[in-house]
Amino acid sequence: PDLTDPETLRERALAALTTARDRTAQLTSCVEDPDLTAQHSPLMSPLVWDLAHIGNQEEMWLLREVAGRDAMRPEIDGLYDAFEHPRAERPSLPLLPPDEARRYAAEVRGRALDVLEGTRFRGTPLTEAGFAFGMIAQHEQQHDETMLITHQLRKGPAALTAPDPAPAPPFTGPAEVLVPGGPFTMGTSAEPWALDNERPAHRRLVPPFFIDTTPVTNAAYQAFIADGGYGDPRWWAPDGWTHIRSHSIEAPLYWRREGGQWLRRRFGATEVVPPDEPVLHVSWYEADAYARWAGRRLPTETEWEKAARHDPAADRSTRYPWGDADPTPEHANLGQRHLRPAPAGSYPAGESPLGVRQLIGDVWEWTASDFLPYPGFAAFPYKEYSEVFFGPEHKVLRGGSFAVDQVACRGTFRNWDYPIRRQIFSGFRTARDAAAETA
Ligand code: AVJ
Ligand code: FE
Repeated sequence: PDLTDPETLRERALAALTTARDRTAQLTSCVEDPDLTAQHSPLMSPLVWDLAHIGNQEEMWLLREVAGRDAMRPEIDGLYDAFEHPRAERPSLPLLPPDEARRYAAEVRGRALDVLEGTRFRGTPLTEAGFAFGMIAQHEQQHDETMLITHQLRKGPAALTAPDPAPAPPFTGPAEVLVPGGPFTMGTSAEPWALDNERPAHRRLVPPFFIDTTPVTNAAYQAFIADGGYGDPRWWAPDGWTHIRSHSIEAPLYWRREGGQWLRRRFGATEVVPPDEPVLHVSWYEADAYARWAGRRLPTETEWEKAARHDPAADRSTRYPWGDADPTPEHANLGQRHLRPAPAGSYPAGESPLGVRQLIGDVWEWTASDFLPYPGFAAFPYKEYSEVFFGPEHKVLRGGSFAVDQVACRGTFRNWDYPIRRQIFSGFRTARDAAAETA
């Protein structure tokens, strides 16, 4: 696509905003109002908070910052400021009731589309290539993933359904792939809607390493459990060991042992844990412990991105493992088309030049790395998106899950969370040094 052409940009922005709003509508109309205002977990906001927060962010950035309009409802800004009120507090706030929240978000959207109609896509950093519109579509899609997490936490029968991914024959390729050592370009200065923490592009030297061809499966993870992995402090980072002992954690979130097998609750239904699916709902500590038990380690964020983006033949970094083309349903499991990851080894069309699969979509992948700024980082357009979260308390996740839309997922996209977190759609793959063998 020609991203210098204003009509192309307008179409892409409109499509991204519309896709996000359709999903938001589904996530907030499949349950009755009491389910929207209830808090299903102290870890999450009531769904109706996400709904009005989506509208409020759109109003702040597209109507006030881009178009210079006055606040529509200045009295509600504080309610929807994520930094003013922690999630556990949000149900006790005088939030807009569901109908009013819907009306507010719809009114903002109507005005935002007028702004989009009139923009020239240049002149200010916010409007350059439609950045603010892309940022707001990504923001809404991130909250659509958050709302899906809330749906998974919610008790009661399933409110959402989707077809399962196509069954796949057992993956028979190599278990790991050698990524040769050498420099590659990490991050981006070119992707127009990349967020501040993905910038700028910079060269990094990476020693050779092996990385798993697919994410770690439930079957592999069950072997760790069966081997007493949760009871052996040798495998655990000290803080992780303390955490699992004090919270009696003995399996991934939503798993339960019954009649000699592992069952899992998934969106209101219970099923036998499928052996060939990537493991889901594990913390960084669990991923790290599994890797140590397996005689391996988590990949660093740099290694992950090199595996996902470096094209050795052309010695250049691509937008996605399969090249520069936007994702299609043949490439990756994205966008809540399915409400679960696809079997390990799926999506051959989405593999990297070296044959690594499912780097994009399916499950967020924990990396070994702390969430830190790249050299030359500049907060844009606000410090509270990334900058205030940099530091050793957050670990980086890469690649996106089945719950992420493509607008908020690419080879450079960075997510982060606390190492104890597991209600997110998190899994992992492992790696190991190759230096000894190739030296
Ligand atoms: C990038 C997923 C960690 O949900 O906390 C949403 C995204 N930032 N609204 C989050 C975000 C502001 C953020 N994560
Ligand atoms: Fe937000």
